[in-house]
Amino acid sequence: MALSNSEIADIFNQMADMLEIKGENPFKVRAYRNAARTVQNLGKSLEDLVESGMDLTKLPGIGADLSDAIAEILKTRKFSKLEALKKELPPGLDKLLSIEGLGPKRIRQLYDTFGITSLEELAEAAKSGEIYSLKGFGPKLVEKILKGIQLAKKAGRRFRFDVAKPFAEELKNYLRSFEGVLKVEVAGSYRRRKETVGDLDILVVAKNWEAVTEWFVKYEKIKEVVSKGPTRSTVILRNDLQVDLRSVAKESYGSALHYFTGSKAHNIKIRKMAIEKGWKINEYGVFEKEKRLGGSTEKELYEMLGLHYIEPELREDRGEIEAALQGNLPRLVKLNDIRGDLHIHTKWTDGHATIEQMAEAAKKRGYDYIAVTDHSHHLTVAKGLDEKRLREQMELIDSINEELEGITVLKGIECDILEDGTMDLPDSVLKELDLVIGAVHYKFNFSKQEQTKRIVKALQNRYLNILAHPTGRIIGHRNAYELEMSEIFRVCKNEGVFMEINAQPERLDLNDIYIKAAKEDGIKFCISTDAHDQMSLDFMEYGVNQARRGWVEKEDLVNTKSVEELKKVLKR
Ligand code: DGT
Ligand code: CA
Ligand code: CA
Repeated sequence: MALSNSEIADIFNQMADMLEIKGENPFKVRAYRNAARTVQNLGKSLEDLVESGMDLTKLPGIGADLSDAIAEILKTRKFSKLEALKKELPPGLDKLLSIEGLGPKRIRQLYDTFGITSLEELAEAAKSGEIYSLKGFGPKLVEKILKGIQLAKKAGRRFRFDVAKPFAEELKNYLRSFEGVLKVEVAGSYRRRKETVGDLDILVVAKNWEAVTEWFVKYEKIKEVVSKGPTRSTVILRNDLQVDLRSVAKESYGSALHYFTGSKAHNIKIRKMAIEKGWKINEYGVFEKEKRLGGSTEKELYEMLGLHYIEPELREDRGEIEAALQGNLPRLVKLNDIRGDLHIHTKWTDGHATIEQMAEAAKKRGYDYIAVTDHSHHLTVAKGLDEKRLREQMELIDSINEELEGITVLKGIECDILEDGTMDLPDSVLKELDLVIGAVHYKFNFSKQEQTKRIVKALQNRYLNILAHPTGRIIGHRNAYELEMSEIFRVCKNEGVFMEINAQPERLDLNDIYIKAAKEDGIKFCISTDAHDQMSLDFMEYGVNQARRGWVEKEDLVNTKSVEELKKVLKR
């Protein structure tokens, strides 16, 4: 087994990080980042592509050098250029890059002056005040850094769902391929589709447990075998992700799956219900005294307690058991209910594909429509559009729609919400678009009152349709900005503004808890990928996961509607 695409992408990203810290040519840095993105989003295993003799230079962002690099990495599992760079720079520096406010230049400065190479050393220098002697390090930045250190430490122990996924899926296939393995499932928070997972909990039903254990610990991506027993083993993968494997008997599978899927809070409540009936529920089944009553499937277990089947995403003890008792669980939205993607960037601003390419890629995914929503001009780093360029783009979209078959391209904008709550483009052009997304991209540090006032004002613009990534958080990197959420929900509802569930795996903004609360307040949503290239359209899956965790049904979403219906609801 060779390295997976995401591991190769990791190597390229590390390379880019190291080059940046070294102060190398930004062009070179970008080349590695682009290559990482291509590899990460490929959808097919690079190893297979190379084996089939494909010319990798046909892939976007991969030239001859990078194609050679991939061949080297696949063959040796290492990248000599990265190894050389690592020898040049002290280890740990790249970890500092995850701190908001610290770019490569400042990291270099910290290293050169104080020899700082770790979060601990950084925290120390910040707390002692030593850090202020550096040019450009004022109290605001230092406060940001200290917050960032806390976040990074917390995030270090958990893995984003999309990071864990390739490992979970590959391990599932690896275990399934072993003779005599009847069932394999990844339980735990992974099965509940949480945005981050602490570890993976895998269950197997097999004819020969011991042989499966031996097979499991031979999995290539294991760094360390922590414990190995006939029915339970724990390993650490090369990326430090822990995996627990448990073998269970066929007749206990349902009960074990239920137990190890969790959440703990959900399980505790279920167990209590059983106790009230004079029963006992554990990972082996449902029992009355010593007598086994059932529990070979999850469905049976729920039925015995008088409950409808509860989807894993709901099992957080947030009212799902009460709803299951009363028979009014939500019918959760599914990926194939989604008919279009309403937040997409193109080459016109910071995207990497043309409007036509994005439309084709969306059509391939079975969509009926997309909305092109490039940035507005305040976002200069993204080459945001001013009114003139936006109008040019609108004309182009009209002509593209005349040519295109089977998909409609809607004209939109991701318009910056300025600090006073006004929109970055005049109403005269906003009103001519099919849809307007409003987004906050700066001044994250306003007080709760100021930030709420700013966004409320924007929501009151009669042309605004969708509030993008409403809380601005980046998982493990930036906290949500301070907002009076109930007030935001109230105004969205009154004004008929939809809330975005941004599907970027590091955003997933709104989060599950806010989604559920907003739904209860009568808010409608759209799940959008915010894609900057074709492959990122597949992020929709993560957005759907998050929506399901927030109890969202097909009817709660606008991008499950036909294009005609959608156009109606977009008219405010
Ligand atoms: P994670 O790994 O932190 O993302 O979260 P989980 O939910 O995967 O938790 P984990 O790996 O500690 O345990 C897997 C499942 O096993 C958990 O969701 C519920 C079950 N479980 C673990 N410990 C207990 C416990 O003390 N009581 C009960 N009722 N269930 C437990
Ligand atoms: Ca777990
Ligand atoms: Ca575990």
